[in-house]
Amino acid sequence: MTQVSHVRATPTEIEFELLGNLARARGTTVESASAQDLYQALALTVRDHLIDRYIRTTKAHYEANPRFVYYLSAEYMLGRQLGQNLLYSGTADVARSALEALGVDPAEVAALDVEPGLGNGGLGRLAACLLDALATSDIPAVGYGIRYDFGIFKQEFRGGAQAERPDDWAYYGNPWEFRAPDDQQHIGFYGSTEPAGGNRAVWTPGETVLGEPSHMLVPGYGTGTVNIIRLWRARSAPESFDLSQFGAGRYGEAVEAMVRSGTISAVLYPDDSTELGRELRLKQQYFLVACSLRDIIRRYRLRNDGWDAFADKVVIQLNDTHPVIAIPELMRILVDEEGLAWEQAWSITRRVFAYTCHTLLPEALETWPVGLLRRLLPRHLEIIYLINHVFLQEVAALYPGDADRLRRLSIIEEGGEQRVRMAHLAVVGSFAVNGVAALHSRLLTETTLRAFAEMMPRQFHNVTNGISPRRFLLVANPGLTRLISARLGGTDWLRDLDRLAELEAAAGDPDFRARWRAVKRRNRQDLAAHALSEAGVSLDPDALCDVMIKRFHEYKRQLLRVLHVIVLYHRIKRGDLTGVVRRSVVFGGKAAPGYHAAKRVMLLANTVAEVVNADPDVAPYLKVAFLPDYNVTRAELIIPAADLSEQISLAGKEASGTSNMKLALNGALTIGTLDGANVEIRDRVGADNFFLFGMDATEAAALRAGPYNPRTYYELDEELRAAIDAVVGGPFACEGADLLVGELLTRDEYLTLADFRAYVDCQDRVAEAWRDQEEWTRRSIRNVARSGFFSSDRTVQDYCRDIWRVEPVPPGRD
Ligand code: 7GP
Repeated sequence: MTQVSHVRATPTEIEFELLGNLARARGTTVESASAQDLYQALALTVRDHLIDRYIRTTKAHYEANPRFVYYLSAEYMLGRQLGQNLLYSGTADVARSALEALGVDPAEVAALDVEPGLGNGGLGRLAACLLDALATSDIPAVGYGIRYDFGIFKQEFRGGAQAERPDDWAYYGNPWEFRAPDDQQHIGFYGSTEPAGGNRAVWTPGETVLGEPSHMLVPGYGTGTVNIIRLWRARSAPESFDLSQFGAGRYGEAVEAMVRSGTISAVLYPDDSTELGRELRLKQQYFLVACSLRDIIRRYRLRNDGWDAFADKVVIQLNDTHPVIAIPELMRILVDEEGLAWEQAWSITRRVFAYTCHTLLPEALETWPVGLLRRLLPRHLEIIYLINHVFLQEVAALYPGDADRLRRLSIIEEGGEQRVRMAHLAVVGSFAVNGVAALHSRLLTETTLRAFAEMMPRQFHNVTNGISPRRFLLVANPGLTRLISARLGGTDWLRDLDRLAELEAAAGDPDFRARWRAVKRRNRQDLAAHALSEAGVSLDPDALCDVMIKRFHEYKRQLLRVLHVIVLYHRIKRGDLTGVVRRSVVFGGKAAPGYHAAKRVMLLANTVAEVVNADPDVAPYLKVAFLPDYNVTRAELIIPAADLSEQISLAGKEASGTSNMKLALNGALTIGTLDGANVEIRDRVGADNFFLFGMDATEAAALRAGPYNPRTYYELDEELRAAIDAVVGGPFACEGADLLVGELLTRDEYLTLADFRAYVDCQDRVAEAWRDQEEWTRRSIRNVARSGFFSSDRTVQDYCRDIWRVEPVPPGRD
């Protein structure tokens, strides 16, 4: 990989460029500029420092005509761009000096950088970490997505309950993006089809929408590569403005069609892990896919003719089922528009797509009603039927007389209303399928996709997730990054995270340990300042910082965390300090707006926080801070401060998790179940550095399968009973608490009560360990030293080797 020496500009040059951008792009001077003017001008200045590298990258790609990775994802959580781009372009220090020389406070300007929240959670942030690693590894790649006008909602708490506010993230303009209206695409919906001989048909759409792309730069770290992410925004064709209605004074009717087109990219569905089944969502999916495929073909044709080389030059990674409609869309293009024979088109298609599954929850596997598809995408439904027909013939030949297997494998779900199973379509139309952690990939082949894994075992892979060490160490935790760099000699380890192993010996160095602790304390102070201003909670910077950050979902069991807090509260109140150390319990996370059960847990968490924080007997030991509006920016503040990472999902439910990796790499020890990537984290950091509790996936499944009576746990465990009683009629009573407890005592879908005692006892061991600060620090350092595997660079290497078979194309040096 090419090493790049970045720093060429001096503060004076940056100052000059900044003033130039202020004048040209904002029409103002530093004396009269608003903070927003200064921010926009600074962003443009920084962006300019990546442009040469981007142009050099595109030239290198053009010359090499390499195989490209195209990452198709309905969601990206990119995080703020300014801090990252300053660091990646090597202009961070000079820009700071330049701003100061102009009398401008860099922090005030940086605060205006808005994070594009174009995703919900894990899968969207993973996409961003992979793009970062792809660029850093010099892999030719483009990320395709939707440029939602409104991203994931902003979360507020009103009376402890989640309230959602719209996120108009680009209200003041997004200086990081380049619009490219000349690459716009026309996308059809609805309408009818006519047979056109053989397997061909002509689709005449009933409605056409324009897709206009813009792109943002995705720089690699320490290399010349700058890739892009291309985001589509829906617009109406100019003729859809109905001038005659307007003339007649019917203004609403005049713009109706225009508004309808724009709706497609207006909002991100704020849901994860549940199926939404709404027409607009399917429209978004097809819009993303149709625009992106046309763009991929356009790019392919810049250097290639015909279709023979297509599958050698293009690999398309489907980020979960959201973009899976790409499979029939490519078939439609090849068969109907390009005139290829069905078999040839299918052979190309099956060599182009690969599919990543991000869940184990059956309710998260998308299915679409056949009736909806017939209306919205009539030709695609025909193609799906034909794909299924050919596939089921293969199945029947392999398993003669096995009607049950045909039913289980079919792309079409029968019984009642027919539905298209998008995960099945994905497996049938791809050459590779992968899960996102070793356990997840195994469970996929044993449960969710078992019949497929039996039929085509070689198609199934595991690629364990990873996270960007640049985003979550360099950008988020400069203190720890400096300390590690001082020890390892330079920052090269940020591109080669296995080198963290060299820290192992540092755990034995008392001076290094003291410095490590000082960094963590500093980070806890920063977090405390935030908690005070955003949640009104004052945290003790010396207390154990105990963090649970992730979407609110029942299977993740935030409720278990809350129950433990109540146990601690009760113990402190009665003067029993077993398992009590000074502790800051930090929560962050959003719930899908319609997910009432998760919202009840949230309200309870806030209610508990309020009571605990206000109690003078308890406050010296325990504080609870539910920090509102968790997003990438907040993650960058919380994670560096954490000492304990809560990964307590019911085993067998969390596909991988990635906050577990982010927290581990920032020196937090994990308390967790053997779920998702926790298993691999524990294997690597060692059992000493992982507080393990609870059932494993097999035990959990067995308990679930038999008669399970959660009430027995309630009756037999005094602390549990006291905790639950305090929720129903006691100090923690809040709206919906009765429903919450009712479900817990009768069904307890996620076996919270069964794991309760093991969890509480394990937390007692955590407290014991925390009392010995020297030993805790040793563990924290070793934990980081052994977590290099969880870099998204390694994840990308795995994909490149096992699935994509792509090679790096390093552009020339600066
Ligand atoms: C998440 C998984 O829940 C999480 O375990 C994993 O770490 C992450 O993907 C990245 O692989 N899934 C989603 O975000 C999601 O929306 C619905 O899944 C299919």
